Amino acid sequence: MTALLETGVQHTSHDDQLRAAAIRVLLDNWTGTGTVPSRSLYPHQWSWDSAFIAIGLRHLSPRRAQQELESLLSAQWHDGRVPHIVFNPGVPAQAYFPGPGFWRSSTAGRDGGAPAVAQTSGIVQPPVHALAAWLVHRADPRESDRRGFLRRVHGRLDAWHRYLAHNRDLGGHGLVAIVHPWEPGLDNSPCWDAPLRRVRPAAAGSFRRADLEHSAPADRPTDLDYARYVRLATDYRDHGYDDARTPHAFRVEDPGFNALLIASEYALADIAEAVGADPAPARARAKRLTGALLDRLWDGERGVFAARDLYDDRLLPVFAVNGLLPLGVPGLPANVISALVAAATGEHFRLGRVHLVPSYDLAGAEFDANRYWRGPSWFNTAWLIHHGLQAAGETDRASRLRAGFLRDARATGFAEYIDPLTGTGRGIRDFSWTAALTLDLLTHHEDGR
Ligand code: 9WN
Repeated sequence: MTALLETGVQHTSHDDQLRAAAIRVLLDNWTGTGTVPSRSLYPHQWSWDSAFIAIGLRHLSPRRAQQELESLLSAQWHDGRVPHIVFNPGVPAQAYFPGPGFWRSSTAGRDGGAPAVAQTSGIVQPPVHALAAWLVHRADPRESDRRGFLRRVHGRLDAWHRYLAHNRDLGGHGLVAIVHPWEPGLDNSPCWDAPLRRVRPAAAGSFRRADLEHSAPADRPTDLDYARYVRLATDYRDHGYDDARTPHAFRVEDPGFNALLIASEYALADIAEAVGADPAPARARAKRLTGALLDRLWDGERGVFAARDLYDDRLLPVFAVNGLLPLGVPGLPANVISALVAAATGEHFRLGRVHLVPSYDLAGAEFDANRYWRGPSWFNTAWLIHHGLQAAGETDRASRLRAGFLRDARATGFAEYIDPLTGTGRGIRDFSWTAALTLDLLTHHEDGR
């Protein structure tokens, strides 16, 4: 720990001060085995947060980055799912809703092989983990080999991807479906408004939100949205988190989730090769997913990817940041890449003329500069689009986005999200993935990722 603390002091330049501040956030939010997204609002371990956090932590301590991923994966269910939250038993039950008493994973999830001791949620989040594991390994291959890191995580990551391929292809077209708006990580995006309208809300007063004690109501989802989130999670739980048995009132193919899975399948193939296993299955899955992504979710008329509602098999005509995330997917046709860059820079997202990348259409009827995923810009999606732009050869735009990212992270004290029009911080501060990805962008990588 002392060595880590020393890493963060005695710097003078602008970037070094920012690096020291980012390190301070990551040290403060470290619990001993993993990192909380925020000490106040999110006092447990979250799935995709841990992947982004590990990507930053690898520059501070590759060993700690490995631990971050391994502690999350240790709560994996036998069916392969990596839960979206792993609860810290030392945190009071009322600190976060819905907590362990709501999900009841060890009993309700017994058939899915939920851990007997660790308490988790039963839904998932985007599978960024294999990508993170590969990047963590690359940061210090010798330390990684010494600890057998890739050998230990390979089987778990493989099981995770297989769970998604086998249990979550609810449409039968080769893409993964999400069954709750929390699963893509873009909780209250206007993308989910239409499919959510079909969900009967849980009774008002049947649950108590904890989030409003830490964040302004105008920055968070509404009570009605929450009542629907609770209903969906309750139905899933009451069907034993069994994907085949649950009626799933909400079933959507999301381009962001699937694009991140493709990136992680390629990373899993690299990991397989490094441990002497066969990389072909993961590579084949990545290629199949890419074909399905183009067939099912490319909206050629609007020039972006869109989510598809499996209830009526229709594309959801919403401009939202998840529609830009496939930019980094290898092997997209040139016309798709140029249309995506045009969409990012056009009137809906105004890349380069606003702060980072808005989560939702600046010209859309539902745009709200403050409310969570209904307009604000987030740092993890900006980081992903930065890499997408680099992969597309848009190096100038990528470096301007990187510079804006670092400016906004510094100016807002590592905010959870920001107003895209003014850059004002929203939500909570000292948010872990904002700090971790700041650290990552401050560091140069020889492989450009
Ligand atoms: C529900 C932890 C998580 C992020 C999500 C973000 C938010 C939770 C909430 O916080 O979701 O999972 O309580 O609102 O939307 O992307 O992983 O940082």
